[in-house]
Amino acid sequence: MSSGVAHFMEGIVAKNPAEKEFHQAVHEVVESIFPVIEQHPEFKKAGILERIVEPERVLMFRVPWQDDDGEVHVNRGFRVEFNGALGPYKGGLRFHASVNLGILKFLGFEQIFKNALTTLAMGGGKGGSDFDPKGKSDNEVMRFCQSFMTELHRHIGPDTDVPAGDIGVGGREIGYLFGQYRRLTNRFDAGVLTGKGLGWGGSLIRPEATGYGTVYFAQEMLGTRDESFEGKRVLISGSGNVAQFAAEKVMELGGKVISMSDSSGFIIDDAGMDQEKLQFVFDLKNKRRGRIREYSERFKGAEYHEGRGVWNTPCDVALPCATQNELTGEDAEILLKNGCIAVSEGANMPSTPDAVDLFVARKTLYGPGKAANAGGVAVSGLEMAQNSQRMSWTREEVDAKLHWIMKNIHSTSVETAERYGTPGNYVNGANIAGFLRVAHSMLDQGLT
Ligand code: NDP
Ligand code: 2IT
Repeated sequence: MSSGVAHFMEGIVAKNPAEKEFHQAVHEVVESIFPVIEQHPEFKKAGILERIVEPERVLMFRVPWQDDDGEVHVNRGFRVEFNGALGPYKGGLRFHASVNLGILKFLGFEQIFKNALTTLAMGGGKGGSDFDPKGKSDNEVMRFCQSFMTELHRHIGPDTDVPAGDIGVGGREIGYLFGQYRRLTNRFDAGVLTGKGLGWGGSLIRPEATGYGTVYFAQEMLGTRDESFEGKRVLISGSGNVAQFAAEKVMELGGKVISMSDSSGFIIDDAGMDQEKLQFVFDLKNKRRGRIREYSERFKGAEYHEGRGVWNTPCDVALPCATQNELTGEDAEILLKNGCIAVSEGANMPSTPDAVDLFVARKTLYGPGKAANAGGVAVSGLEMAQNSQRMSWTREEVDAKLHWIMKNIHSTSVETAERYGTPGNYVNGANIAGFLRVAHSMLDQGLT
């Protein structure tokens, strides 16, 4: 670490104690952009770096709700409005027991650069709650969402801040949140949330977008070495929204999906997934809300393993699509030893810093989350555009735009990495390209 970066990070840690994921996310970006700032005295003079690591606004609120037995519970709600230089704050809501301010600040910080890479007009934000949806009835989830929105509604709007889904927030939750927003405001502000149902302002391809986009990004990386998904063995972690549609696209491109996981364990299916197996996962995870273990009970030949270890099986391509820091340096060593050539991150910050260092040092085709999983928020941006037009585009039209955006993020990352003297380093390419767009916009807008 350069002494300048070390000094800067000391300040970040002192000012934001106990926010270790936020420190990690800032460190990775600052490593990439420090040399760029040295070359741009105007950024230094305007304090761009000092301002970009400080959220414009953080909201934190009580969310009281009653369970089906009438017992009262209190969770904590958050919205981090990190940077609005490019457009309304935009980013998902995460409902998971582990949620805290540090995790949402890391996610909001990543979102600034991710959204910039899409080229659309979206600032960066993130929110959520430490509410744990596991084992809750539909009615309990609805009452929680209504209580959460009862506070959040006064802070958001189609031109102000536009939340969407993330871990634990999918179509069901967006529906309940939208209903409550509409009731409180007496407005059908379609553009206030994305990931809506198709009948009431949602966009075709939004559910698929993150997973498809991660695979499109991997396809571009493979293309730089005249490779493709055809016949490749692919490990996928997670079994939620991102993992499911990554699996669908890999299969469509001729790859063989051999794993899925959840927080209890993982399955290895050496024969590879097919349409029937994928439909089973859709139903298991989106309707019955069961555990991935059931896959191995239903399909002969698939093994279930309790706990972690999904990266230990030989593969050509790895797609981490579960959560942060799920792929360690040790996992990265094993993947590379087993011949893995490409890693495309569907999740946000799934690789630990030592894993990232290893991928970069070994010249692995490594697509960091803020580039590789930008397809989700990109189609959220397209959903907002359709809502503004009061029109909806066809599946083909949205998918073509998503594909173009992912190709463009790939080529921009490649060109930027080259221009700044680190060819092949997608981490630097994505961080610098995203940063430059935000930094120039902040300069244009004066001291904000
Ligand atoms: P879902 O809630 O649909 O699925 C999350 C999946 O990850 C589940 O299989 C879940 O298992 C697993 N998981 C969650 N936490 C852990 C954990 N601590 N350890 C192991 N497994 C875990 O969420 P998404 O698919 O939407 O999100 C997955 C990742 O993709 C997240 O990092 C998210 O930030 C990122 N992302 C999502 C986007 C979107 O549009 N949805 C866009 C861009 C990135 P279990 O059911 O056991 O909890
Ligand atoms: O991490 C992410 O980019 C998301 N969860 C999607 C955000 C969005 O606004 O669609």
